[in-house]
Amino acid sequence: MYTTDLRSAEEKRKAARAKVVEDPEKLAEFQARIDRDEFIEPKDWMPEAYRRTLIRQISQHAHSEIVGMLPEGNWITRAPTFRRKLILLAKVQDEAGHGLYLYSAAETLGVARDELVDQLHEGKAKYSTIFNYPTLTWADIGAIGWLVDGAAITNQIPLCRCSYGPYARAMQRICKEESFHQRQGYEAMAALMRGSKEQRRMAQDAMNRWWWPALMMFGPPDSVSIHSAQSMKWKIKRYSNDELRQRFIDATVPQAHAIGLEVPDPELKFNEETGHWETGPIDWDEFWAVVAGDGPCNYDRMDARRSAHDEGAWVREAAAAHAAKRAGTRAA
Ligand code: FAQ
Repeated sequence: MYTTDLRSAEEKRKAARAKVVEDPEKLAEFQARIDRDEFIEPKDWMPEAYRRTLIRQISQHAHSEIVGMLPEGNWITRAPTFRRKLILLAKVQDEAGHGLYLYSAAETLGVARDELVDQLHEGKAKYSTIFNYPTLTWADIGAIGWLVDGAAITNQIPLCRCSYGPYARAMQRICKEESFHQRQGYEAMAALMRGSKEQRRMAQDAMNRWWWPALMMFGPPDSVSIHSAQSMKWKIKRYSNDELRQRFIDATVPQAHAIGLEVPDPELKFNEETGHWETGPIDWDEFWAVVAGDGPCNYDRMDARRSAHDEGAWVREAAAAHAAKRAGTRAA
């Protein structure tokens, strides 16, 4: 049902490995279009490496949205009030929608959605490290909305101006929803901070556990980021990982202080000269360990995704049968 590219997986892998020699004139014209801030659309000529970079980034992003439903989904049945439950249900549903827009955007590049999903389930595709951390208390739901969605928006607003039209348009809609998510998360944290001593302790504990992983969401430092330079030349990325991480830190530290939360960083200080907050060192060993599959919840997340996919097989089969029947009716 989802297949747009009818080549076998092996044929596609061979094609991906093949070194593509491209016409220098076409390459120059393509870069000139990017430099003029024109959108590249699915039927336009594009360098193979540009197409592959987009498939990699958009599919990782789609997987993150889908796997990202799991830590929050864990609290739907235990939300403290009916209002909080409604909000959380709507938010988790929004994340599913974001995953679907993004898989659709990736499909416009000639890759099949089921191939991308298989890559995730076979452990060959990455998704954001942040979703490999557990949600231990209700305050984690506030912290995810505020910090994780806050980091996601900081990273994604520039993607609304990314050079690939379908990705940019998907991001515009996603960012509107993410900004609602961020506000409800901050409001939930603020409510806990106005509550009992135990609620304040719970909020601070969530802040302590989510702060550093949220900073890691922006990816490795610029000195190590392998894709940034080319992706910025192609205007897929508009800012570097460190630039966006700093933007998030500068916006978020005052928000924490405003509701009485401490940032769990003894080295945090405001630099009067630069006007930026400076943090202590990020534990990049932890980041790479989680990327490599060794985070607290990597195994559980993949296990949950695979089971959900297997249990949903009958829905996909029924939808395919329905689509085939409709196509048959139309042809007759
Ligand atoms: N986790 O050279 P770079 C959300 C990998 S959505 C895991 O810097 P790039 C919504 C990277 O893939 C969150 N892996 O790479 C939500 C690469 O490996 P590769 C997701 C990471 O692409 C909220 C290698 O390291 N957002 O939160 C991570 O130029 C709440 C070298 O890195 C997006 O995907 C990481 N954090 O920059 C849902 C946004 N960082 O592919 C539910 C779009 C890096 O060579 C609840 N993506 N790696 O094997 C991007 O902006 C970029 O892809 C970056 C990475 C900035 C993530």
